[in-house]
Amino acid sequence: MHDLIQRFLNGERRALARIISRVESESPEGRDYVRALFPHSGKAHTVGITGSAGSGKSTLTGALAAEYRKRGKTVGIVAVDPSSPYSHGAILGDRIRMQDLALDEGVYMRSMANRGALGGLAPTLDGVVSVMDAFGFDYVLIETVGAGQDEVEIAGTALTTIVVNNPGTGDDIQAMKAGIIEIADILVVNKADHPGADVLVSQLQGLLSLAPAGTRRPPIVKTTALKAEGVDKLADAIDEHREFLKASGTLEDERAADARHQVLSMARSILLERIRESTPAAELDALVRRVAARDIDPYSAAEELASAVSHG
Ligand SMILES: Nc1nc2c(ncn2[C@@H]2O[C@H](COP(=O)(O)OP(=O)(O)OP(=O)(O)O)[C@@H](O)[C@H]2O)c(=O)[nH]1
Ligand SMILES: [Mg+2]
Repeated sequence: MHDLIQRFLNGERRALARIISRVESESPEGRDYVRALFPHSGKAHTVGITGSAGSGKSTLTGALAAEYRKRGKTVGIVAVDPSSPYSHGAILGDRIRMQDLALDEGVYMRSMANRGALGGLAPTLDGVVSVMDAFGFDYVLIETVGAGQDEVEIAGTALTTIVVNNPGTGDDIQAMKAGIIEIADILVVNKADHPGADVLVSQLQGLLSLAPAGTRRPPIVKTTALKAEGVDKLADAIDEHREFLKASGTLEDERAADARHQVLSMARSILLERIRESTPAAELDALVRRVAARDIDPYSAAEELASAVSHG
Protein backbone atom coordinates (compact mmCIF):
# COMPACT_ATOMS: atom_id res chain seq x y z
CA MET A 1 0.00 0.00 0.00
CA HIS A 2 2.79 2.43 0.94
CA ASP A 3 4.54 1.87 -2.33
CA LEU A 4 1.41 2.62 -4.35
CA ILE A 5 0.72 5.74 -2.31
CA GLN A 6 4.27 6.92 -2.83
CA ARG A 7 3.92 6.47 -6.57
CA PHE A 8 0.57 8.26 -6.46
CA LEU A 9 2.11 11.19 -4.64
CA ASN A 10 4.89 11.25 -7.23
CA GLY A 11 2.19 11.86 -9.82
CA GLU A 12 2.11 8.44 -11.50
CA ARG A 13 -1.13 8.05 -13.39
CA ARG A 14 -1.06 4.27 -13.19
CA ALA A 15 -1.00 4.50 -9.42
CA LEU A 16 -3.98 6.86 -9.58
CA ALA A 17 -5.88 4.40 -11.79
CA ARG A 18 -5.16 1.49 -9.48
CA ILE A 19 -6.16 3.35 -6.36
CA ILE A 20 -9.42 4.52 -7.93
CA SER A 21 -10.24 0.92 -8.87
CA ARG A 22 -9.79 -0.14 -5.25
CA VAL A 23 -11.94 2.72 -4.00
CA GLU A 24 -14.62 1.81 -6.52
CA SER A 25 -14.64 -1.81 -5.39
CA GLU A 26 -15.85 -0.58 -1.97
CA SER A 27 -13.35 -2.84 -0.24
CA PRO A 28 -11.90 -2.04 3.19
CA GLU A 29 -8.59 -1.58 1.37
CA GLY A 30 -10.23 1.08 -0.80
CA ARG A 31 -11.30 2.90 2.33
CA ASP A 32 -7.76 2.79 3.66
CA TYR A 33 -6.56 4.55 0.52
CA VAL A 34 -9.18 7.26 0.89
CA ARG A 35 -8.11 7.65 4.52
CA ALA A 36 -4.44 7.89 3.65
CA LEU A 37 -4.92 10.37 0.81
CA PHE A 38 -7.61 12.54 2.36
CA PRO A 39 -5.12 14.93 4.02
CA HIS A 40 -3.76 15.70 0.53
CA SER A 41 -7.18 16.68 -0.81
CA GLY A 42 -9.13 19.92 -0.46
CA LYS A 43 -7.25 21.97 -3.03
CA ALA A 44 -9.13 21.16 -6.23
CA HIS A 45 -12.21 23.06 -7.27
CA THR A 46 -14.93 20.43 -7.72
CA VAL A 47 -17.62 21.08 -10.31
CA GLY A 48 -20.77 18.95 -10.64
CA ILE A 49 -22.47 18.88 -14.04
CA THR A 50 -25.99 17.53 -13.95
CA GLY A 51 -29.11 17.71 -16.09
CA SER A 52 -31.48 15.48 -17.95
CA ALA A 53 -30.36 12.61 -20.17
CA GLY A 54 -28.98 13.76 -23.50
CA SER A 55 -28.83 17.44 -22.51
CA GLY A 56 -25.18 17.59 -23.57
CA LYS A 57 -23.40 17.08 -20.25
CA SER A 58 -20.60 14.94 -21.70
CA THR A 59 -20.06 17.27 -24.65
CA LEU A 60 -19.96 20.22 -22.30
CA THR A 61 -17.63 18.44 -19.89
CA GLY A 62 -15.20 17.69 -22.72
CA ALA A 63 -15.36 21.26 -23.99
CA LEU A 64 -14.88 22.67 -20.51
CA ALA A 65 -11.87 20.42 -19.93
CA ALA A 66 -10.38 21.69 -23.22
CA GLU A 67 -11.00 25.27 -22.08
CA TYR A 68 -9.18 24.62 -18.80
CA ARG A 69 -6.25 23.09 -20.66
CA LYS A 70 -6.06 26.28 -22.75
CA ARG A 71 -5.85 28.15 -19.48
CA GLY A 72 -3.00 25.93 -18.32
CA LYS A 73 -5.06 24.08 -15.72
CA THR A 74 -5.21 20.33 -15.10
CA VAL A 75 -8.51 18.46 -14.98
CA GLY A 76 -9.78 15.22 -13.48
CA ILE A 77 -13.14 14.01 -14.76
CA VAL A 78 -15.56 11.50 -13.26
CA ALA A 79 -18.56 10.37 -15.31
CA VAL A 80 -21.01 8.61 -13.07
CA ASP A 81 -23.56 7.43 -15.54
CA PRO A 82 -22.21 5.90 -18.68
CA SER A 83 -24.48 7.02 -21.44
CA SER A 84 -27.74 5.18 -21.90
CA PRO A 85 -28.79 3.99 -25.35
CA TYR A 86 -32.01 5.95 -24.91
CA SER A 87 -30.66 9.46 -24.69
CA HIS A 88 -28.50 9.32 -27.84
CA GLY A 89 -25.72 10.47 -25.55
CA ALA A 90 -22.16 9.56 -26.35
CA ILE A 91 -19.82 8.04 -23.83
CA LEU A 92 -17.68 10.69 -22.27
CA GLY A 93 -14.50 9.00 -23.49
CA ASP A 94 -15.54 9.74 -27.06
CA ARG A 95 -16.15 13.38 -26.21
CA ILE A 96 -12.70 13.55 -24.68
CA ARG A 97 -11.15 11.96 -27.77
CA MET A 98 -13.08 14.45 -29.87
CA GLN A 99 -11.37 17.23 -27.95
CA ASP A 100 -7.94 15.62 -28.46
CA LEU A 101 -7.58 15.30 -24.72
CA ALA A 102 -7.20 11.52 -24.57
CA LEU A 103 -3.40 11.65 -24.69
CA ASP A 104 -3.09 14.84 -22.68
CA GLU A 105 -1.26 14.23 -19.40
CA GLY A 106 -3.12 17.15 -17.87
CA VAL A 107 -6.46 15.37 -18.15
CA TYR A 108 -7.57 12.20 -16.45
CA MET A 109 -10.97 10.67 -17.09
CA ARG A 110 -12.77 7.90 -15.30
CA SER A 111 -16.22 6.41 -15.82
CA MET A 112 -17.92 4.91 -12.81
CA ALA A 113 -20.10 2.01 -13.80
CA ASN A 114 -20.52 0.90 -10.24
CA ARG A 115 -23.37 2.89 -8.77
CA GLY A 116 -22.64 1.64 -5.30
CA ALA A 117 -23.73 -1.76 -4.17
CA LEU A 118 -24.14 -0.88 -0.55
CA GLY A 119 -24.84 2.69 0.39
CA GLY A 120 -25.73 3.99 -3.06
CA LEU A 121 -23.60 6.08 -5.30
CA ALA A 122 -22.51 8.80 -2.93
CA PRO A 123 -19.84 7.23 -0.70
CA THR A 124 -17.94 5.69 -3.60
CA LEU A 125 -18.18 8.84 -5.67
CA ASP A 126 -16.97 11.01 -2.79
CA GLY A 127 -14.03 8.66 -2.35
CA VAL A 128 -13.07 8.80 -6.02
CA VAL A 129 -13.40 12.59 -6.11
CA SER A 130 -11.22 13.08 -3.05
CA VAL A 131 -8.57 10.77 -4.53
CA MET A 132 -8.58 12.82 -7.76
CA ASP A 133 -8.38 15.98 -5.69
CA ALA A 134 -5.43 14.58 -3.74
CA PHE A 135 -3.65 13.76 -7.00
CA GLY A 136 -3.41 17.50 -7.58
CA PHE A 137 -5.81 18.34 -10.40
CA ASP A 138 -6.82 21.99 -10.42
CA TYR A 139 -10.41 21.09 -11.30
CA VAL A 140 -12.40 17.90 -10.83
CA LEU A 141 -15.48 17.72 -13.05
CA ILE A 142 -18.23 15.28 -12.13
CA GLU A 143 -20.91 14.38 -14.67
CA THR A 144 -24.12 12.77 -13.41
CA VAL A 145 -27.43 12.34 -15.11
CA GLY A 146 -30.16 14.05 -13.13
CA ALA A 147 -32.57 11.41 -11.97
CA GLY A 148 -34.16 12.59 -8.79
CA GLN A 149 -31.79 11.81 -5.95
CA ASP A 150 -28.60 12.07 -7.98
CA GLU A 151 -28.51 15.79 -8.57
CA VAL A 152 -29.00 16.39 -4.88
CA GLU A 153 -26.09 14.09 -4.19
CA ILE A 154 -23.93 15.88 -6.70
CA ALA A 155 -24.68 19.17 -4.96
CA GLY A 156 -23.30 17.62 -1.80
CA THR A 157 -20.14 16.48 -3.54
CA ALA A 158 -19.15 19.51 -5.62
CA LEU A 159 -18.36 23.09 -4.62
CA THR A 160 -19.98 24.44 -7.79
CA THR A 161 -23.07 22.73 -9.22
CA ILE A 162 -24.08 23.32 -12.84
CA VAL A 163 -27.53 22.35 -14.06
CA VAL A 164 -27.75 21.87 -17.85
CA ASN A 165 -31.06 22.72 -19.57
CA ASN A 166 -32.11 22.54 -23.22
CA PRO A 167 -34.50 24.72 -25.22
CA GLY A 168 -37.78 23.32 -26.38
CA THR A 169 -37.92 20.47 -23.89
CA GLY A 170 -39.92 21.98 -21.06
CA ASP A 171 -36.72 21.91 -19.01
CA ASP A 172 -37.73 25.08 -17.19
CA ILE A 173 -40.82 23.37 -15.85
CA GLN A 174 -38.92 20.20 -15.06
CA ALA A 175 -36.30 22.19 -13.23
CA MET A 176 -38.93 23.93 -11.17
CA LYS A 177 -40.77 20.72 -10.36
CA ALA A 178 -37.72 18.84 -9.30
CA GLY A 179 -36.49 21.79 -7.26
CA ILE A 180 -33.17 21.55 -9.03
CA ILE A 181 -33.02 25.29 -9.53
CA GLU A 182 -32.27 25.41 -5.82
CA ILE A 183 -29.16 23.32 -6.15
CA ALA A 184 -27.82 25.22 -9.18
CA ASP A 185 -24.93 27.60 -8.66
CA ILE A 186 -24.88 28.14 -12.44
CA LEU A 187 -27.65 27.43 -14.94
CA VAL A 188 -26.57 26.45 -18.43
CA VAL A 189 -28.83 26.64 -21.46
CA ASN A 190 -27.05 24.23 -23.78
CA LYS A 191 -27.90 23.55 -27.43
CA ALA A 192 -28.24 27.29 -27.87
CA ASP A 193 -28.06 26.63 -31.61
CA HIS A 194 -31.58 25.18 -31.32
CA PRO A 195 -34.58 27.49 -31.52
CA GLY A 196 -36.03 28.72 -28.27
CA ALA A 197 -32.78 29.23 -26.35
CA ASP A 198 -33.57 32.86 -25.57
CA VAL A 199 -37.12 31.97 -24.55
CA LEU A 200 -35.75 29.41 -22.11
CA VAL A 201 -33.28 31.96 -20.75
CA SER A 202 -36.10 34.40 -19.99
CA GLN A 203 -38.25 31.66 -18.48
CA LEU A 204 -35.39 30.71 -16.18
CA GLN A 205 -34.82 34.37 -15.33
CA GLY A 206 -38.51 34.57 -14.45
CA LEU A 207 -38.17 31.59 -12.14
CA LEU A 208 -35.07 33.01 -10.50
CA SER A 209 -36.77 36.35 -9.86
CA LEU A 210 -39.09 34.51 -7.47
CA ALA A 211 -36.15 33.61 -5.24
CA PRO A 212 -36.14 35.38 -1.87
CA ALA A 213 -34.29 38.71 -1.79
CA GLY A 214 -30.73 38.53 -0.54
CA THR A 215 -30.05 35.10 -1.95
CA ARG A 216 -27.53 34.68 -4.72
CA ARG A 217 -29.12 34.32 -8.14
CA PRO A 218 -27.29 31.77 -10.25
CA PRO A 219 -26.08 33.24 -13.55
CA ILE A 220 -27.51 31.76 -16.74
CA VAL A 221 -24.92 30.85 -19.38
CA LYS A 222 -25.83 29.99 -22.98
CA THR A 223 -23.63 27.36 -24.60
CA THR A 224 -23.39 25.37 -27.78
CA ALA A 225 -21.18 22.66 -26.40
CA LEU A 226 -20.88 20.92 -29.74
CA LYS A 227 -19.04 23.96 -31.14
CA ALA A 228 -17.42 24.88 -27.82
CA GLU A 229 -19.32 28.17 -27.89
CA GLY A 230 -19.96 29.94 -24.61
CA VAL A 231 -17.69 27.53 -22.79
CA ASP A 232 -15.18 30.29 -21.96
CA LYS A 233 -18.05 32.21 -20.31
CA LEU A 234 -18.98 29.09 -18.38
CA ALA A 235 -15.39 28.71 -17.15
CA ASP A 236 -15.49 32.39 -16.09
CA ALA A 237 -18.80 31.85 -14.29
CA ILE A 238 -17.29 28.90 -12.40
CA ASP A 239 -14.34 31.03 -11.30
CA GLU A 240 -16.71 33.82 -10.27
CA HIS A 241 -18.68 31.37 -8.16
CA ARG A 242 -15.50 30.14 -6.58
CA GLU A 243 -14.50 33.74 -5.79
CA PHE A 244 -17.97 34.36 -4.40
CA LEU A 245 -17.57 31.37 -2.09
CA LYS A 246 -14.25 32.70 -0.87
CA ALA A 247 -15.26 36.34 -0.56
CA SER A 248 -18.56 35.72 1.19
CA GLY A 249 -16.90 33.38 3.64
CA THR A 250 -19.22 30.64 2.50
CA LEU A 251 -16.43 28.44 1.15
CA GLU A 252 -15.96 26.96 4.61
CA ASP A 253 -19.73 26.53 4.96
CA GLU A 254 -19.85 24.83 1.59
CA ARG A 255 -16.97 22.53 2.54
CA ALA A 256 -18.71 21.76 5.83
CA ALA A 257 -21.97 21.00 4.00
CA ASP A 258 -20.11 18.70 1.61
CA ALA A 259 -18.35 17.03 4.54
CA ARG A 260 -21.66 16.53 6.35
CA HIS A 261 -23.08 14.91 3.25
CA GLN A 262 -19.99 12.74 2.94
CA VAL A 263 -19.92 11.62 6.56
CA LEU A 264 -23.62 10.82 6.67
CA SER A 265 -23.60 8.90 3.42
CA MET A 266 -20.58 6.91 4.55
CA ALA A 267 -22.20 6.23 7.92
CA ARG A 268 -25.28 5.02 6.07
CA SER A 269 -23.23 2.64 3.97
CA ILE A 270 -21.30 1.34 6.99
CA LEU A 271 -24.55 0.67 8.84
CA LEU A 272 -26.05 -1.03 5.84
CA GLU A 273 -22.95 -3.17 5.51
CA ARG A 274 -23.19 -4.18 9.18
CA ILE A 275 -26.84 -5.05 8.78
CA ARG A 276 -26.02 -7.22 5.78
CA GLU A 277 -23.20 -8.90 7.70
CA SER A 278 -25.24 -9.57 10.80
CA THR A 279 -28.36 -10.75 8.99
CA PRO A 280 -28.15 -14.12 7.26
CA ALA A 281 -29.63 -14.04 3.77
CA ALA A 282 -32.32 -16.55 4.75
CA GLU A 283 -33.36 -14.40 7.68
CA LEU A 284 -33.57 -11.28 5.52
CA ASP A 285 -35.51 -13.22 2.94
CA ALA A 286 -38.00 -14.42 5.55
CA LEU A 287 -38.40 -10.88 6.87
CA VAL A 288 -39.08 -9.27 3.48
CA ARG A 289 -41.58 -12.00 2.69
CA ARG A 290 -43.44 -11.15 5.89
CA VAL A 291 -43.54 -7.53 4.68
CA ALA A 292 -44.75 -8.62 1.24
CA ALA A 293 -47.46 -10.72 2.87
CA ARG A 294 -48.48 -7.71 5.01
CA ASP A 295 -47.68 -9.53 8.26
CA ILE A 296 -45.43 -6.69 9.26
CA ASP A 297 -44.94 -3.13 7.94
CA PRO A 298 -41.64 -2.12 6.33
CA TYR A 299 -40.74 0.40 9.08
CA SER A 300 -40.97 -2.23 11.80
CA ALA A 301 -39.01 -4.65 9.65
CA ALA A 302 -36.29 -2.04 9.07
CA GLU A 303 -36.19 -1.23 12.77
CA GLU A 304 -35.78 -4.91 13.55
CA LEU A 305 -32.77 -5.04 11.22
CA ALA A 306 -31.26 -1.85 12.58
CA SER A 307 -31.67 -2.84 16.22
CA ALA A 308 -29.74 -6.02 15.53
CA VAL A 309 -26.62 -3.94 14.84
CA SER A 310 -27.13 -1.07 17.25
CA HIS A 311 -27.56 -3.38 20.26
CA GLY A 312 -25.41 -6.15 18.99
N1 LIG B 1 -27.19 20.85 -31.60
C1 LIG B 1 -26.49 20.59 -30.52
N2 LIG B 1 -26.32 19.33 -30.12
C2 LIG B 1 -25.60 19.08 -29.01
C3 LIG B 1 -25.01 20.13 -28.26
N3 LIG B 1 -24.37 19.57 -27.21
C4 LIG B 1 -24.55 18.24 -27.30
N4 LIG B 1 -25.29 17.94 -28.38
C5 LIG B 1 -25.71 16.60 -28.85
O1 LIG B 1 -26.64 16.06 -27.95
C6 LIG B 1 -26.47 14.65 -27.86
C7 LIG B 1 -26.22 14.25 -26.42
O2 LIG B 1 -24.99 14.82 -26.00
P1 LIG B 1 -24.18 14.25 -24.76
O3 LIG B 1 -23.07 15.20 -24.49
O4 LIG B 1 -23.81 12.84 -24.93
O5 LIG B 1 -25.31 14.40 -23.65
P2 LIG B 1 -25.33 13.83 -22.15
O6 LIG B 1 -26.16 14.79 -21.36
O7 LIG B 1 -23.96 13.59 -21.66
O8 LIG B 1 -26.09 12.46 -22.36
P3 LIG B 1 -26.23 11.28 -21.25
O9 LIG B 1 -24.91 11.11 -20.56
O10 LIG B 1 -26.64 10.09 -22.03
O11 LIG B 1 -27.31 11.75 -20.32
C8 LIG B 1 -25.31 14.29 -28.77
O12 LIG B 1 -25.82 13.88 -30.00
C9 LIG B 1 -24.56 15.60 -28.90
O13 LIG B 1 -23.83 15.71 -30.09
C10 LIG B 1 -25.18 21.48 -28.72
O14 LIG B 1 -24.73 22.44 -28.12
N5 LIG B 1 -25.94 21.64 -29.83
MG1 LIG C 1 -23.11 11.86 -20.85
